[in-house]
This record gives sequence, structure tokens and C-alpha cells, in this order.
Amino acid sequence: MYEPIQDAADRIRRLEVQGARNVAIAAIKAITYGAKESKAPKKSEFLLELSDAKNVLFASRETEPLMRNALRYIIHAVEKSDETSVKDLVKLVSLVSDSFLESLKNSKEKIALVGSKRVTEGSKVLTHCHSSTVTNMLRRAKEDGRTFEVICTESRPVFQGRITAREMLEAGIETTMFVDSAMRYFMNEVDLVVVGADAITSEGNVINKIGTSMVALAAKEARTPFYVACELLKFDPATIHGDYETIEERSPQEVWKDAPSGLNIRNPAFDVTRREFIHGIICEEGVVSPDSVSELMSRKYPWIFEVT
Ligand code: RUB
Repeated sequence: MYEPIQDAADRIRRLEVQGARNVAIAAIKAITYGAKESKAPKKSEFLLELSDAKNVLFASRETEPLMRNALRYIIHAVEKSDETSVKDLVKLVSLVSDSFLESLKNSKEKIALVGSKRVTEGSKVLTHCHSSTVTNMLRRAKEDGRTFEVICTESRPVFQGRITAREMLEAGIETTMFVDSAMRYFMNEVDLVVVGADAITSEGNVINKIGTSMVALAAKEARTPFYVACELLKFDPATIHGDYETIEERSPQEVWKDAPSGLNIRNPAFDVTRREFIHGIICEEGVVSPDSVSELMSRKYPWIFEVT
């Protein structure tokens, strides 16, 4: 949906659009829409508008480097273009946005192709929250003719696990859901854990829905392979320069609407899973070690270090 910037930012903030990939897609479409609506007379003013749009979208969710990388890439293309006519720059935004969206689609398919091979006949696969990359990969394994079961967590406090459960049932995959705290209880039955990611840091650590690091801990203790399926563009280049990825804290209302006054409630949206818990990152380059991500980024996406 191509919609105004503020509308897109509001929908992202309210989680009507959720998951890093969908957030990035909505933001890319919004900036394209914003560019088309621009009345800026000059390139410099057009760039200022793009920068304002970027700031509004960045603020909608803090822990989303894929969105940040995408928007910076698009704006950078305008900055470095020799074109001065705003009309032509609007066309450029559309062109660059479309090619970014296309590359996201290709990565998703490549991840499905590679990762689905890890889903073996008769296996049980556990996932946490809702990752469109993971559900696409599982659908692919089903389309390839394998029978397996998906086990998913609820993902408190806003139950994204229900989105996963619905999608898996629609794909004809046997699915079981349990409360987040039953994770260790079921882990011994599980053959494979696959989760998505919001961010990858320069150390190869992965940031994903709150609770992911506990899933990884339980998987390690039970010796269950733990994989992350995500495109490399979730890498945050700022982490190379020492910055920490900010972890978004959401409203306490999501946890308890009419909580007694005086009660402190914390509601972090994500946590960090250290690389030593991760068997592999399933990405568009194949199944890679978390240690190799920084190097892969410099080889495959060198621009990421220039557009920060
Ligand atoms: C969603 C979440 C997902 C990642 C990856 O959290 O943690 O695992 O964003 O998703 P939220 P995708 O619901 O708070 O956005 O693979 O679709 O990019």
C-alpha cells in the first residue's frame, strides 16, 4: 500500500504492520509516495523533505536497521545524482525503491530455497513470534512435499505467534502453539529452531523478538540446532563504530491495560542473542556463520558503510 508518510509511521508504531521486512516495505512505499506528492521547487528542498520523511519513519520503530538501510540507500541515490530537476529525481526515487523492493523479494525467495532444505521429513520445527521470512521458508518446505510440524510460541504481550499459527494452518502445516514459558518444556521434542531477525550486529549477534535469547538458551541446553533466517541487510553498520542497537521499549499498556497504580512494568520489544548460540544465519548468500556477516557485508553490500 502506497500511503502518506505519517499514516505509514502510525501503522508501523501501532504494529498494524509488523516484522522487520514488512516495516521496511511500508517505509519504502511511503517515502516513494511522499516523493511523488512533493511540491518542492528545487533539489535542495526535495532532499530536505526526504530527510524529514526519513526521520518520521525512523522514529516509528527504533530497532529496524533494514528500514534505515533502505531509506538511506534511496536518499543517497538522490544526493549523488547529477540530476537537478525534481520531476526526474521523483522518478529516480521510484526506480531505486522498486529495485530495493525487488531485491528484498529475491532474498526472501533465496532464503526459502536454502532454508527449506533444513526442514526434514517428519521433523518438528519451533519458531518464535512472527517472521514473514521464516513462515515463507516453512511454506516452501511444505510445497516441496515434506510433512513436518510447526510449534510456535504465543509471543506475549501482543501475540504475534497467532499470525504465525494462522499462516501455517492456511499452508496446511500441522501446528501447535504454547505459552512462551512452556518453551523449555517442549524443547526436547524439537528438531530445529528457526527464528527471524530485526538486526544483526557487527559481532554477529542477532536482535529479535523479546524471548528469542531464552529460546536460544533452551535450544543450546537441549542441543537443538538454532538458526536465524534473515536477509543480510538487517545488519546495522553503526554497530561497527561502537554504537549499540537501541532496543525499543513499548507501552506498559500492552502488558497490563488496567494495572494497579504504582506498579512498574517494562516492555522491551526485542533482545540480543549472542552469536555462540546461533548454528547459522540462513540468508541470501546461503547458510553462513554469524562471524562472517561483517565480511560478507563489505563484499556484497559495500554501500551500506557509505550511506550512514
Ligand atoms: C517481529 C519479529 C520478527 C522479525 C523478523 O517483531 O521479531 O521475528 O521482525 O521478521 P514485531 P521478518 O512483531 O514486534 O515487529 O522476517 O518478517 O522481517
